[in-house]
Amino acid sequence: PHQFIELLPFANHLLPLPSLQAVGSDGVRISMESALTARDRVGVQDFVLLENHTSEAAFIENLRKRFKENLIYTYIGSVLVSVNPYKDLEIYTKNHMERYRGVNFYEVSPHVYAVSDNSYRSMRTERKDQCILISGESGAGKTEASKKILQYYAVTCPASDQVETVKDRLLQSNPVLEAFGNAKTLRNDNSSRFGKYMDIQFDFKGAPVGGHILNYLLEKSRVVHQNHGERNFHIFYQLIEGGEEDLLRRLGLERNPQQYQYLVKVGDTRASLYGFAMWCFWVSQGNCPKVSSINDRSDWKVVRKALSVIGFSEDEVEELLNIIASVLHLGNIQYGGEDSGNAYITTDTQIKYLARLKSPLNLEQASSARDALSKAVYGRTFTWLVNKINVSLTYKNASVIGLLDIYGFEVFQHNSFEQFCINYCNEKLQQLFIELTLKSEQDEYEAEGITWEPVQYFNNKIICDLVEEKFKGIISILDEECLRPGDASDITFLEKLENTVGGHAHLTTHKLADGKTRKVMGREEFRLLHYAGEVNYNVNGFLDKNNDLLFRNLKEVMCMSDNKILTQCFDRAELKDSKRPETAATQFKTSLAKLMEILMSKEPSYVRCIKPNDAKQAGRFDDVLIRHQVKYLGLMENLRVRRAGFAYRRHYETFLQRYKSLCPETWPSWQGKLADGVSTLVKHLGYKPEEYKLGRSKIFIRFPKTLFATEDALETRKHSLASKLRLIQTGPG
Ligand code: AOV
Ligand code: MG
Repeated sequence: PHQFIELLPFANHLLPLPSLQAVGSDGVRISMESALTARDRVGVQDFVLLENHTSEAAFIENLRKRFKENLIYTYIGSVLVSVNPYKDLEIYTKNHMERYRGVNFYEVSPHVYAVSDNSYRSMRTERKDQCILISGESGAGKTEASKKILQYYAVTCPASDQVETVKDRLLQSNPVLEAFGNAKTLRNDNSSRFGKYMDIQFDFKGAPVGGHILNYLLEKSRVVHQNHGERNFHIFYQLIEGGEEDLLRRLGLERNPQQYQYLVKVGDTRASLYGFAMWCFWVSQGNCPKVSSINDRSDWKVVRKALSVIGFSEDEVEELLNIIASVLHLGNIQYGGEDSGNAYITTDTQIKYLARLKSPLNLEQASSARDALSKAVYGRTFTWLVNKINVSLTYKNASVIGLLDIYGFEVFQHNSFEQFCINYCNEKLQQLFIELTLKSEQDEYEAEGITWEPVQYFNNKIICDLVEEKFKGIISILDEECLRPGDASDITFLEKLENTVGGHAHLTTHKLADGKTRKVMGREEFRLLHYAGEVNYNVNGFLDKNNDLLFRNLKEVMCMSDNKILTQCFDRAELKDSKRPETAATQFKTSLAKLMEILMSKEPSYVRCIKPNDAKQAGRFDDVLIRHQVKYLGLMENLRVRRAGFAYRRHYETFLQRYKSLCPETWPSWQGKLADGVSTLVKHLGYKPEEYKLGRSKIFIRFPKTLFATEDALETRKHSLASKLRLIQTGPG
């Protein structure tokens, strides 16, 4: 008895009866024998088919087998698991797209196109809005997956009159937003530093006619500071490397990233004086303008073209780039200290490009005011850019498929407020996954009138609550310190955390319950035990970043700018408004709550991305790393839920159609009710009562082996039919 090649009826590779041939993953027909051998080599395409489904080792082994064969996609029921190949695979051609179009989920090998197509068809036939949620840690392949999905729709969906422009604009929004919102980090050379939710809208004919993008909390601190080995946002390097000579001249830029403090901290003349301290500062800045996987010059061309496809005029592009250049100039302003202690500007070559900073500030205050301005200018320009793209996509009220691609869970040596927000966002998404996968499973059993037993799983709600609960959550405590006048500081925030939630199972600080201190943790750190692992956050800068304040006179200067984009970003109304703006964390929390509502109102599909190694290398399958992800993504629980109830479910019609030849009463066709036909068929096949249940519209089969036996029977029958056929054709003797 053998396991079946990939999934059978529910499954790909084999053409429907009466063909005797299998189709390989490349779409080429292969013989049944080679199909069966292939199955041993490439593993099963749906984890529910694993014989030992509770074994994590078997799970990982199956992933590995497939990964080695460049089969990066595998299902758990309808959830797609994707392992980043870190190399270009020939599986995204137009041919591949065509192969997935309108085909049943299980009839073709697993692919992100299958998920795309399935959502599309559900939207069309059930008239229900869909969303595709892509999750996984930094570098796992979320953004790539979301781009493949968008491309699939752009290529396979029918066209309408203005549809080409909309399709193009949808596609071209990606390079633009990536240029301004992605950067090289230690985890990913093209890491999304903002969260993105995109609605793709379809008209009644199923043609994409519009779209809308929601962006979430850009990591704008990157504009003024990057960790060693990381870079600022791509656009800065693209402009400097790719920008035409006269453009750079107009912007007063030199073609050398080393010239700009925000891009690379060049050896400071004072370095010799300050010695070690300055060296520390030097290594703390990115210092990494060239990255082998990135071609800034050709990316520049792509972005310029994309901007014009989206509908930016030449003037607008120039104004946009003017802002980018200003930020670089701003970063180069150096201060000296007067005897009075006030800072004065020492760089006069740059200043002509900038509005003067006049208030009496000390050196540190002046630098941080400068940086706050750079961050505000860049952050608001990014939001302006998203709005501008949205206007060009002309949002209409239609059926939608939403695509969620956020920044993945990340841990660095040094984690700050940004990582805290990013990882909190990932907690929320995991929470949604837990609720929806379990809930939808339960719903289906309920709808079909089947009883089942719930599976135990880790619910990360406890961590979400720890972060976001009113009054005693971390964000509330942080806000409280931000609003408290007097001696509030990052350290008093940490103390308050200790006093309020110090005993929480998912939070620790260096203080132990018995008053002693924990040596392994810094005094400025708190540790969160996230669903995806432990992260130590350094509280340094938490208050400032959460307050996210900008001096009033700097805002005034910005409002007076004759750059049209800046005047849209800095509205005079803001100056009159004396109300304190919401803190960054609270704004983020509110926007995430809204996002969850949006997602809950739609029918979800999931892509769970896995990162195979930390070296960003092709072909390397790091067991420890992968096991960890399989664990925290809850994939084993996901599989258990899928199997605890019933491994397979199929509409009566589909089931009967496939197996009717195995029973004289249902062959060649069954005249009565479908449910009765299935009942007759399975009784004839000898299914035991505990092996299956008949729901309202579907048959539920508990164990894969029941189905394998049936598939074996089908196989035998096909073979015997074929030999009879051969006998007839060739004649006896
Ligand atoms: P992420 O979106 O999940 O990380 P990306 O989608 O940016 O990760 O993937 C990281 C890199 O892995 C890409 O730049 C590609 O080089 C490679 N890659 C990913 N998926 C594929 C694929 N299907 N085929 C070939 N190469 C791939 V982050 O944005 O950091 O959380 O914040
Ligand atoms: Mg990404």
